[in-house]
Amino acid sequence: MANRWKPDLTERDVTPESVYLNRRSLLSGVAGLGLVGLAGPGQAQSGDLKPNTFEEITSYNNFYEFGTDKGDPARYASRMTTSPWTVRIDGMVDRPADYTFEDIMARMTVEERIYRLRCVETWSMVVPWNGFELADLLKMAGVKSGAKYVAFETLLRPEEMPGVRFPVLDWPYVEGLRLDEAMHPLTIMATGIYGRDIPNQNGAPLRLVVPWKYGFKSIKSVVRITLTDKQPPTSWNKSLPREYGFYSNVNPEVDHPRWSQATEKRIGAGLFARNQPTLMMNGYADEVASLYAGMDLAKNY
Ligand SMILES: Nc1nc2c(c(=O)[nH]1)N[C@H]1C(S)=C(S)[C@@H](COP(=O)(O)O)O[C@H]1N2
Ligand SMILES: [Mo]
Repeated sequence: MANRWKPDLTERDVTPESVYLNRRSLLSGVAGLGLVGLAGPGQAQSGDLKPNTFEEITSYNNFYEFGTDKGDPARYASRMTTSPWTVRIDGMVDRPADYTFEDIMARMTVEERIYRLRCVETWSMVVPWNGFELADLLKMAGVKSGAKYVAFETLLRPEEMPGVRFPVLDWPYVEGLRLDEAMHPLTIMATGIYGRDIPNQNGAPLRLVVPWKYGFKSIKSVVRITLTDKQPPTSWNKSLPREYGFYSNVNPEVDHPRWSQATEKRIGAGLFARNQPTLMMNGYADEVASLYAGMDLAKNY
């Protein structure tokens, strides 16, 4: 598959997944830190950053605009038109505009980040994303002083999205971060998986990834990013405020009102595998816990 953000193919574009993974394990001693980047300390803690297969990552999805079954996004999301694509960046920015996907990619540096993804439903995966830091995109637009939050919105196109007929959520899907969370170097906009363009079911052509938060914060197929001084509404909080807060940091000590969050099932681990312990902030506490210093995490769930 072509690499959308560069005119020429990189070696990885034509490397089969198995070879790619072998090479990764060879490299991990030398260049590994650079490749895994800021996920490094988390990796040492859990010893488990073995990526899921491309097949697993692209066939077991949550993208309710295409239906609520885990297979629905893979079944229906190919209908979504992702080119042309623009992202409106507005609100408290110096250069509000509709930025084309190509404009953005020409100005961003894409790197690989291998991150754990922990869904609030208690399953998890490890995904080798390609993407750029959200901070760089926000700097491109110029964040005005006084901005405190970032609001995100997903495409809403009923003729291409069979799931939005159902009032499961109040469409379009919206999410939000505090500005310091958005500017944190772990926070990326993903545009690829395994060096290929990100598939539609995973949120093409660009989706947020905030690895220390439950998966629902990582909003897909983003068409609008708004800088604001007020905490923005978020889809799951609007729908079930007692169950889903604004912060939604992965926390094994704060249970969901209807189930425990202490352990998780790694997709692909097999029927014999035991559930594994969930890590504080999904294994990224060393990097991000300071963002929440002095906050009661049970209250600010
Ligand atoms: N627009 C939109 N974004 C979304 C969702 C959704 O339904 N719609 N689901 C979220 C949930 S609950 C999770 S766990 C992740 C899943 O990402 P993945 O399918 O790439 O693993 O996407 C998140 N982003
Ligand atoms: Mo999720």
